[in-house]
Amino acid sequence: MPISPSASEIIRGLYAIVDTSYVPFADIEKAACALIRGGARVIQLRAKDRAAAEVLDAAAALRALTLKSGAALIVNDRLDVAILAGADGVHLGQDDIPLEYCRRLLGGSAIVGISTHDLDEARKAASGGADYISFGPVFPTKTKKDALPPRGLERLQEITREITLPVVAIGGITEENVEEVLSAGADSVAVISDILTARDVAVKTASVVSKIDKFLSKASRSK
Ligand code: TZP
Ligand code: MG
Repeated sequence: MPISPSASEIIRGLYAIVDTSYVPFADIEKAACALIRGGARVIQLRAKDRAAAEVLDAAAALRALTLKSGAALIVNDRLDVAILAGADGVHLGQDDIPLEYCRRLLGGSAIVGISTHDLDEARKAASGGADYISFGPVFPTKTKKDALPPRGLERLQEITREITLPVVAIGGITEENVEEVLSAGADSVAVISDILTARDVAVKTASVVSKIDKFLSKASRSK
């Protein structure tokens, strides 16, 4: 029987997000293809402005694509869509369906990530059985309209020192600052606008992925 990779093997490196605030709905598949071509191994679908039926259609298309390429598919916010599309997991905010209920529907093998903004939320997500957490916004961001004030690298480091789950840093992360973020102990980084507004998304992804992977492989060699 094939051994499925653990969440800590999957949630590592670039955590790519197809966000419909940058990608026209009709181009979701094309954007995901470019991210995958550039080396992304995790794709999150983030479609805040769309009705359930449309998000489900997009998730189904991305499921086919990610299965072909071996990338993982995570659906933001919508547990129902994640289940119906057969995604690898779901990413939930603090006000979404609580983790324990989510597990009842998804089962133990699906990946569940929780957005956190401070150490208390991170501890609660870890003790509640999350597979990974995101933490942010690390830096100022224009992508999330209701984002809290930036948390900064020190608070990120506080989280990564204590929390043993994979930590995805998010918010204002770019090719330029990604190494600082990894130096603060993040296992994975979510980069939305810096990648999706690039002239060539695949080329940009490849250069971000190469920077991240170089850093992480050097860090794991020196452990
Ligand atoms: N959660 C915290 S910040 C953020 C989300 C979804 C948006 C990050 O986007 P960008 O463009 O990489 O700053
Ligand atoms: Mg959310």
